[in-house]
This record gives sequence, C-alpha cells and structure tokens, in this order.
Amino acid sequence: MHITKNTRITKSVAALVLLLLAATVLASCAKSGEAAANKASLRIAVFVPGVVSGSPVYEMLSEGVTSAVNDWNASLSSEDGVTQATVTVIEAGTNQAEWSGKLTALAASGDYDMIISSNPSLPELCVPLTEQFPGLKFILLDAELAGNDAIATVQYNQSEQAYMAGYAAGVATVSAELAFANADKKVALISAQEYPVMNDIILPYFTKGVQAATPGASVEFRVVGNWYDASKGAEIARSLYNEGVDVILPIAGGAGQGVIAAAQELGFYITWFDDNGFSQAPGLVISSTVMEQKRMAYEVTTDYLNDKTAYGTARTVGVREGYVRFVQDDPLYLSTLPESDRSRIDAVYKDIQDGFLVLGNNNVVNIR
Ligand code: RBF
Repeated sequence: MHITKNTRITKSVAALVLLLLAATVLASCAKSGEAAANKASLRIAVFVPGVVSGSPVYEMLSEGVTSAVNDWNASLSSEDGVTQATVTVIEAGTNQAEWSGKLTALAASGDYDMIISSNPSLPELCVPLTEQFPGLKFILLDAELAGNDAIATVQYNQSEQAYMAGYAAGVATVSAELAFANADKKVALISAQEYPVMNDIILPYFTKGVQAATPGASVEFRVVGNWYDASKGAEIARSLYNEGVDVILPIAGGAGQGVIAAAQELGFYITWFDDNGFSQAPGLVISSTVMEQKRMAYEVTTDYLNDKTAYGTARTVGVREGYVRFVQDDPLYLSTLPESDRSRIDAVYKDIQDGFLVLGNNNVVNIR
C-alpha cells in the first residue's frame, strides 16, 4: 500500500514535473523562436573605419542610420509585438591594420544581423566574412562591389563632386574680387592618404575642374599620412601658401581642421568636400560640394528594416539623382563669392544637372 501509494505519489509528481518541464521548454522555445524571428533583421552595427569626429562622411553615416532606427522604432505600434531595432556605433580607430580583426570580432560576436559601413576599402574586408558568417548582411556606402548576395553597395559620383570642387577653386584663384586671390594660378588638394578613388577619380577630376575654369592653372597634391593630425595638416597648408597656393581642398578627416586653422591664420581659401563646410571659416570657404550620405544612410537603413535591400547590387548616384550637390543656397556662398564668379560656377553645375556635361570613366563629355 505504502509502496503503491508512494509510487503513485512519485508517479504523479514525476508527471507533474515532466509536464512543467515540457511547458517550460515549449514556452522557452516559443519565446526564443519569437525572439529569433523578431531579431532576425533588427540588430544593426555601424562600423566606423576611423573615428566619427572630424570626418563628415562618418558623421553623416552614423546620424543617418541612428535616425532611421529611431523613426522605425517610433512607428511601431505597441500591439505589433515586434522587437525594436537597435543600433550600435563602433569606431574602429585610425590604425587601419586593426580594422579587419575588429570587423571579424564584430561579425563573430553574433550580436548583429547587419553591419553598415562606409569607405572604398570595406568590400575586400567584408567578402571573406560573408562566407564565414552566412546570414550576416553588409551595407557599404562610398564603396563598390556587385555580385555578393550578402553585400549591397552605394557609391557617389565623385567625378562630379571633385570636378565641381575643382571648378570653384579654378574660378576663385583668378577672381578679380576675392581679397586673398593672388596672381599665381595655383591651387592644391591635401589628402590624408593615397587610395585608388583619390588617385584615379578625385585628384584627376579636381584637376580637370580647375583647368576647365582656368586653363594653365596648376594643382599641387600633398599627403598628410593619416586622417587625424591637424598640426601636420596646418604645416602642409602653410608651406603650400608660401609657394603661392591660394585655394586648398582638404580631404583629410580631422587633419583638415589644421588646414582651416592655417587659412584663418594666413588668409587663403578652402573648397570644401562631403558636407556643407561654409560655417567652418566664414568668408574663407568658397564652396561646398556635398554627398548626401546622411539621407542615403537613412534610406538604406529604412529599406533594410523593411526587408527591401537589393543585395548583390552596386548603385552609383550623383548630381542627377540628387545625392551629389553643389551648395548654392547657403548665405555664406552668396556673401563670400561675387556674383561674377558664382555665375560661372553655377552655369557648369547646371550643365551637369541638365545632362549636358557628363563626367565619369575618366571622361568629360560636353554634349552641347
Ligand atoms: N574619409 C574621412 O573623412 N575620414 C576618414 O577617416 C577616412 N578614412 C579612409 C580610409 C580609407 C582606407 C579610405 C580608402 C578612405 C577613407 N576616407 C576617409 C575617404 C572617404 O572614403 C572619401 O573618399 C572622402 O571622404 C571623400 O569623399
């Protein structure tokens, strides 16, 4: 009896325990299944190859992604039961030798479903990771790679961007009204480092723009050696000024701040790149040729959250698509450059907008 009773009790306890266990397992399965389903496309890492501060391309990247995620989360109704999207910005720092290891660690953490980044060196770092970590997606701006079904890229037409920056510099260096324009027809590009897009597109098209505005003008090219050293940037700018350069295009991240400081100290002009830089040195910045990276980062992130990313594709966008823009409406553009100079620059920009001046593939085609 005893034994039977005990056995019965033991049996019912065991059954209860089993039931409870099964319920717990089922519940946790459902929970993790649900979490997995919800999380499957919502954990985003912004991988910054460098540091955000001082680099317009990275500021626009992180701002655009963050605001897309915030808007997406705000749009979710509480009844949706959908996990909110998350975004984490990770700065890889200025030691480029460490980027690959840091990117691999990020992928291996399993904490992210999509990594978004920006600069032309990223595709080759990401391709091996798409094989190692299937399911992980990459969206790369300011980069180009087609044919990998875990990677989508968008590049800007930097032939147009550099040509406009050069044209403005070429006009300014011979301006009759700009106080710091000297008699030498000399401008310069200071780059943080040499890289294929710089050597094959930005410098050549900057030069073409300068010489289209002012035949016979010369373009000096100098390299800082990193994307952060403002005092080196200033030192290079000073020596260029002493050689007769009166307009400089800095593409140097934080080192560009040194070029601005030198312009304020000595009196020369800046043709700015990537974002609107007029307010950096009012009266000395003669132009800003921007890439709409914040809007692009917002749009590609929103597409991703809506499962609309076209992986495997490489998009190129420029002036006519509205993602490369010469800033004409800033009051500082209007007050810094005289009308006679602006009308020359604006006419060339209009030709690009209207499709009469086609820039790219190492060509300048004027079809008027
Ligand atoms: N641009 C920046 O503004 N800041 C950077 O730290 C930066 N790092 C770069 C590193 C590499 C390896 C390469 C290839 C480009 C880098 N760029 C950087 C340049 C950027 O991609 C772009 O060409 C310029 O901003 C001009 O649009």
